[in-house]
Amino acid sequence: MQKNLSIIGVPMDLGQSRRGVDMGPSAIRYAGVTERLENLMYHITDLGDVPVSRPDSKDHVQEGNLRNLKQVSESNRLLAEMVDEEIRKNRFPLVLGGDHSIAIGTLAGTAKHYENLGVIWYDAHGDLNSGETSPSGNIHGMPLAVSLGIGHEKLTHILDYAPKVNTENIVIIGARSLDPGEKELIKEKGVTVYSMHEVDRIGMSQVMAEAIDYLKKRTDGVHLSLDLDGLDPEEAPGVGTPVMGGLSYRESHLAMEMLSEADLLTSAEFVEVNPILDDQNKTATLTVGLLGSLFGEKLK
Ligand code: 5AB
Ligand code: MN
Ligand code: MN
Ligand code: MN
Repeated sequence: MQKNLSIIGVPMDLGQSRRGVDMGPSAIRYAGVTERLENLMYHITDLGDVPVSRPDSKDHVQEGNLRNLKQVSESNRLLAEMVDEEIRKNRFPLVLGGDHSIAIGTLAGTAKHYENLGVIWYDAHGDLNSGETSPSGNIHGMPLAVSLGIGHEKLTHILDYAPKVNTENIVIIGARSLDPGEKELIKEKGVTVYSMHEVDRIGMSQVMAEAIDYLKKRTDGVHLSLDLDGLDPEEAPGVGTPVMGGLSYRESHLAMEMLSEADLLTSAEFVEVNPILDDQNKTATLTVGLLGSLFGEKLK
């Protein structure tokens, strides 16, 4: 893994309806992310936070079924430009959220550097909605569809190209709450999904071995987008859209350890940490632990 690492915080909470997730980057920093990775001999530059407008600002309007479209689009463009620049400088972008709508910007900045970017989407949800299929109008339920070029142009065309990712290069892990429109899209496009059913049946070790093998063969870079609600709410209570029956603490560490061993990732983001809903910063602390495993901490 690239040893020069840039941390970018995105205090975004406009992609969903519960306040507090904008404090995610602070909570993860407070839990010691920089020190943890410096101990693993990474050179860390913390670039601070991407500007996000306040939720109470007067020009927040819903366009169609897309809450805060203008603001979400603007912050994601700024994020995309920052990520793009860090990759140009040969630095590994580590993006801290913030709600999952920020994956739109991370992927926009990342994907232009690869012919065939792979994406691991670690999440209870598919985030494959569009304005037409979304039951909520919340853009944090749409970023993966957006990266496939599905959705409003203000989201799909950030940095003026689309799609960002090819369907075949996506692997979803941990899914257990998919909306009807998302299920249709998955069938129609043939997206690879290891739902909780597959994790239960074949185990995380096999899931990750298959996912890594698959992506290694067909991609020239891989982005990890980890939504903390992929984990069970017992382990990660500080998330806005918890779903029972999730991935365990050990399964998640194993997944990170296997990714570290495979030396496959070229960018990563950790999202949806909401300290207001958390229990003593447990979810941010868990996030930093997962980052430790992802970046090479060994148990012995
Ligand atoms: B998250 C839901 N599918 O679209 C929707 O946390 C939930 O980034 C989306 O995965 C959850 O509103 C988005 C019902
Ligand atoms: Mn989710
Ligand atoms: Mn998500
Ligand atoms: Mn969520």
